[in-house]
Amino acid sequence: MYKTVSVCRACGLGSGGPPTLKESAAAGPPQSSAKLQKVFSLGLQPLANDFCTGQEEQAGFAPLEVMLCPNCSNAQLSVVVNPQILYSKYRYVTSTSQTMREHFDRILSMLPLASRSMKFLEIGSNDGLFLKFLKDHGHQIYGVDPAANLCEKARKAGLDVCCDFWGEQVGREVACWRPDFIIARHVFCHVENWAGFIKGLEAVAEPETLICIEVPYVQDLLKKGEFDTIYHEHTSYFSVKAMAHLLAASSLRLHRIDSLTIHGGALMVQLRHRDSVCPPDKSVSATLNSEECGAEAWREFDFKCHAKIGALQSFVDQARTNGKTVVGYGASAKSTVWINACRFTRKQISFITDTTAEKLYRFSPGTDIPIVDEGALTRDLPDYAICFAWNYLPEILEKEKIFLSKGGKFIVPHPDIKVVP
Ligand code: JHZ
Repeated sequence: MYKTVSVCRACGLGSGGPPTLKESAAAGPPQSSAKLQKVFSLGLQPLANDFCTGQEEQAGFAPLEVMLCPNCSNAQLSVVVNPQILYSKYRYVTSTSQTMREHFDRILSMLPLASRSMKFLEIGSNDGLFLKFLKDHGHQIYGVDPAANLCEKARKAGLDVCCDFWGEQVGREVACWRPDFIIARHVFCHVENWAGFIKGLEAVAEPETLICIEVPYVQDLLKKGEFDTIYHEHTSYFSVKAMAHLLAASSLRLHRIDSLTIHGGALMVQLRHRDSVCPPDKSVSATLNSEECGAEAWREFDFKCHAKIGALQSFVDQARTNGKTVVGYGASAKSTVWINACRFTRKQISFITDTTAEKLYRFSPGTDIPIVDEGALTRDLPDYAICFAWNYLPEILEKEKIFLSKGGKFIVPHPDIKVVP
């Protein structure tokens, strides 16, 4: 089901021989005796999106441990779960929320669009929500995604997609389409073979192709203690330092970096071909110089997150002892991490509400907690709902006015656990 990874996928440290990738002059070559260091662990955990019915068998458990590269500060998991198991039937569907619509508008506003219809290639197009948004804005689109069920959905919506994992071969196949923009939203953190991913981009990128990689940022993870975004799908925790190492051996370079608020804090990392006439933006060096994602930052994070896990366990235990009811709101991947880290079962959390048809009437991975429709919140009127979709909190508070007006409260897990209102 999974394999152990001991080589840094950004700089090659741990490969035992000469590094396969060229190192940047700044950090120097990896020491052949140096090893990746364990900086965070939640022990054995289920797969975050393995929502099964009572009849289906779960895929199993795998260690959830973050390893830090002392050479380039890349953080990656100690294991990689077979991607076929993770993605061939994928239950995460891009949210159609207001937050996401606003985010799509922001992405478009960041791009140097010409007046003509532009060509977009989206890597990890999921069910095609972003492709549809682009098409509705008059652009030409093509998507690539490994999940057969989601490609089928996209095709039914009239979108042109190819069902595959992105890499060098697919890159060669789609190169003749010559996109102006390549967009990969929250995909790079899922990729095991970084070198192959970059080779795929190189196969398509012409001197003025703009590549936009939206990726959760390790700095947000560390600062806000968002440990629930650590799960097997996320093979790495992105830093610009690690990306600079990876790109050193390629024909691509960092071009511009913008911060995004989506999913708890992310970056939009723009890449260009080294032959591009556009000079790199000063945001690249500014971000590189301000990054603090070494061993000390991970030590503080580890301490803070285990304290948060203990705090939520105590809060829920106390509430249950006082006869209060507690449910979950949003069967996000993050909910799986929290629930299993806290060892919650149906005794503590009666159910989790969710709007995604693909998750309904299944169980939260690793537990007996059922996923039910969002109407259950106002039907059952529990005392507390733990907001596991905390990244959408403002719109959830707006939407759940009835629950709140009847005395219901949300427990919000980040940056520190708090009860709202
Ligand atoms: P949401 C996913 O993480 C998985 P998740 C993935 N690995 C990834 O990288 C990130 O996204 C980017 C529901 N919901 O979007 C919908 C409500 O029920 O935070 C979702 O199931 N009511 C690809 O799974 C879940 O909550 C609502 O009002 O952590 C939110 O999941 C809203 C707004 C959402 O991603």
